Amino acid sequence: MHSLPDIASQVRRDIVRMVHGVQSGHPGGSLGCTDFLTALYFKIMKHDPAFQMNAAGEDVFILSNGHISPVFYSVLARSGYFPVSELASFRKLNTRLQGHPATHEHLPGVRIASGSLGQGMSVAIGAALSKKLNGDTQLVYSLHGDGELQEGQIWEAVMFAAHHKVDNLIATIDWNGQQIDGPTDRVISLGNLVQKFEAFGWLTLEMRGNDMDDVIAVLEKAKSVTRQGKPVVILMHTQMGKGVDFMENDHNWHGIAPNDEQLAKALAQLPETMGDY
Ligand SMILES: Cc1ncc(C[n+]2csc(CCOP(=O)(O)OP(=O)(O)O)c2C)c(N)n1
Ligand SMILES: [Mg+2]
Repeated sequence: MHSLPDIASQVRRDIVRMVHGVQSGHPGGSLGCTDFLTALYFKIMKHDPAFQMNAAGEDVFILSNGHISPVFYSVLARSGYFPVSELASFRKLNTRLQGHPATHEHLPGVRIASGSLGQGMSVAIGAALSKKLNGDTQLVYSLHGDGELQEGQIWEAVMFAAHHKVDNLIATIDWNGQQIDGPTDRVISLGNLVQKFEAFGWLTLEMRGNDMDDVIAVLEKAKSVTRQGKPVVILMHTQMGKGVDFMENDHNWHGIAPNDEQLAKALAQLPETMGDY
């Protein structure tokens, strides 16, 4: 068994290699959310790579910020949902690994099409409600960008979830302070997200999203506070581009690809632990 940090290192290699391979895609948010997604798929969630769309008896993960598909695809492949070699087809014509995940492609592990920001919170809440109706005690997890919170639909859904006591949902916000056009504070400031979610009736936790021990501890804590009548949100502090020094905290790496020289520099910082695809 590989340690979680070892898996995360390989996932980060996959991300930069996939985006470099087609000279397009989104490395920044992917690298920042790698520790979180590694923890979810390799330790926290009950899930089955044999994949059933309805997820009966399984935890569900909804990726709302669909542009960070490289980290999602890598973690799915490395968990056994589809062959790791298929990562090489990322963003190519007719691939199942579209730039933004789509159910139409029937890629195991993908339950919603995402990329049009703002929709995943509503979908996750629907999935959580359906679990309640079905008497299914597993949880729904979701991930959202901080810039994505500028979408009005998010706040409609946030109000709805509190009102309807959707307490089997753990939503996580990638609070990296960056978005496509610059720092969130410069584009549209999000203010104090902890206070905002509390005011909306949610149970809030904060996490150091690039510290694997803290990621595990806070996710375990989040599980323990579900079913108390309130939806749960984790405000996850991350660095865009985490793990590749020249990409860290720089919004310019939101959605551009490294060139050959930059790829070599990046890979030198990320030990190969499970074998490259
Ligand atoms: C509805 C919608 N509007 C605009 C976009 C274009 N877009 C893609 S990513 C992005 C920035 C999102 O910022 P954030 O959620 O913080 O992601 P990060 O840059 O941190 O990865 C925007 C505006 C989109 N995908 N969907
Ligand atoms: Mg962001």
